[in-house]
Amino acid sequence: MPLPVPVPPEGVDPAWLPDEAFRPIGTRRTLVRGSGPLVDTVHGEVARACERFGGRVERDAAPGPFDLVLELTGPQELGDEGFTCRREDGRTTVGAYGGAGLLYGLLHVVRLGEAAFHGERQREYHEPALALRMLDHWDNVAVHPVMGQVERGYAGGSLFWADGRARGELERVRAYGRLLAACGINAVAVNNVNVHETEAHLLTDRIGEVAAIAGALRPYGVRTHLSVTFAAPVVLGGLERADPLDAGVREWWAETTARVYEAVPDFGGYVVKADSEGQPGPFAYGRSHADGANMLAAALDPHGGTVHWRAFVYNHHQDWRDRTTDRARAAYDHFVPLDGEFAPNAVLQVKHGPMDFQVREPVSPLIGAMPDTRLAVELQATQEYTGQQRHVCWLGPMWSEVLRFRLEEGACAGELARGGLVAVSNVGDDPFWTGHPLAQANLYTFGRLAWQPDADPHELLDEWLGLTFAPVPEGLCDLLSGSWRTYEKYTAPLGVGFMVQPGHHYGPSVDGYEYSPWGTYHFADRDGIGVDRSVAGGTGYAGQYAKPWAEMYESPQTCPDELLLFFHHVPYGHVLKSGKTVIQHIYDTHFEGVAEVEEAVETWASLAGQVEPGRHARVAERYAEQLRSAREWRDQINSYFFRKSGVPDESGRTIF
Ligand code: GCV
Repeated sequence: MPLPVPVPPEGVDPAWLPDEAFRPIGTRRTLVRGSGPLVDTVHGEVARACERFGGRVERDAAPGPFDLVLELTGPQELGDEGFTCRREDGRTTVGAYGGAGLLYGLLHVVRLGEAAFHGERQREYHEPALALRMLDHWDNVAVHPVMGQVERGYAGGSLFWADGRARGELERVRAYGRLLAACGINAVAVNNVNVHETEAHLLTDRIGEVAAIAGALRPYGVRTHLSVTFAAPVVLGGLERADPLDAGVREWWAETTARVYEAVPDFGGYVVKADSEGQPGPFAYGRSHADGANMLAAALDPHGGTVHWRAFVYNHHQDWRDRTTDRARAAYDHFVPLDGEFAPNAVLQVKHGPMDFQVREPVSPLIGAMPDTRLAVELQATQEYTGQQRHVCWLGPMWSEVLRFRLEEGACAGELARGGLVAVSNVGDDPFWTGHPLAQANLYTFGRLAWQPDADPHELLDEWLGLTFAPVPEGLCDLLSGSWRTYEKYTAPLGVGFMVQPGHHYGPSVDGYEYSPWGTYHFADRDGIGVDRSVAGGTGYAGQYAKPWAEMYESPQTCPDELLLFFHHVPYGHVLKSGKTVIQHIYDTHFEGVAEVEEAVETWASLAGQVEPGRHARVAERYAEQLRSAREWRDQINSYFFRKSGVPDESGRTIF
């Protein structure tokens, strides 16, 4: 039986799956062969396209005059998610070993559009480079008094939760699973890693709500994961301790996990933030993070589940006067000594940079330093520090730089992420899914990069544009392709990071975190700026890298300009490789960044009439705010450094 295609509620943007994208399939004759739930999904997709555009679909019929054949065949080596695609004698054939592979094959044909049905095509093999391609939702079940429904969420409420419980209506979640499959994402963690009291209960007495969400995501090959609190045996089980080596605690987790699998047989596993920003963890019992993770891995192992253990462990009560403590060092210092101690089904989930999703950070050295541990790399699609979905900031190029960065000889971050690629979701119940309609490009690019980490992000952007906007208006691609660098230009300079308003992290405040306990400082004074992380005279962080990076980052002469202030404290007159002084670079980039936003605003205005009116209006409104905010950034940063340094702008522009 074909499975009905989910229809999101009236007014919800079709994103990268507009009906039109199915026209080339829907006008033709298709044969679907094979059985299983995901094959029913494939059948449903083709049936719906045919209903709309007049084509025909048959299931398990004898071969005949079909234009497209989607069939479950071997080879087994393709795994559950791989597929082949070829075209000969006027017929396009997709073959897969598993139902998920067939679904991905169909969606590949959707991406190809008309091109899938012309000429000849040699058999191509497609399989994901990474088995786990996951979104972590930082969604709260009950609205949190400070963080709201979605922590760091800029797209309205949660897709899963409202008013303290699961949303009863799941059609939108089904439609979400469909969008995720169409960019290759196959796992979702449905609640915040900061697990508050209400959310803790999802693991036990409220697992039925999780099961309902899992049921809605399953038809599109998306498995459900849950964030759990390390203190669950105490909070939920009434035990006195949560010591990971205590037999009673281990038994509690084993029994609880068995019940989770009764409710959700294909449950993916747990995500854990422990000993981090106030969350409980194994340190309270004098145990290591390997002890903690392995206890949960043991509970999940009989059921085929995985624990994602986050490496975001640092001291958030630091004394700003103490320059020897360096938050950037923390994850490496905590976890490298544990390499080789984690169970095979424990994945250490590492943020891509050593600090916290800034617009520019070096790649975390931890990713290259744990050869005997399964690692996942964590990105942030939600734009906490990159404009909060009020600014256009397409992160594809940044993520691609991270994934292609060779940390150790021969291996880049995308290959070292054997435990998968994860992103913090940027989605909510907003009609455009991501608040800013152009922020959908981040979600799409993330999924496709997780499938193929060495893909050219600009090709992925073209793919997204082609599906979402066809025909793509002239100038639109340029608005996105350079937007990350534009954002970098008018915010914190040369890799120094932060300078945001404390708490909500939107807008400039140069000293907002300078005298705080969070470990995020720039150390600007009248003579210079930056953090000395060299081995010779600083915190030693540069020494956490293998060659050649350790040497390159060690000296201000060889350190790349864009990371100079992350690694070094230099005078304002220090001359960059670009030939400019640091202070002149700050002034120039801030003026340039704003000019680029002004130009983008005009380009967008000129696209009215070529973009669906609702979408155009929403983006125009966001651009107005981006421009206001970019000017504020420019003026605060330039004025701050002019006042500190006393050095005038060579071009004599207005600085306050
Ligand atoms: C979920 C940053 C964010 C927090 C977030 C944390 C994390 O500190 O500001 O909101 O908490 O990262 O990744 O756990």
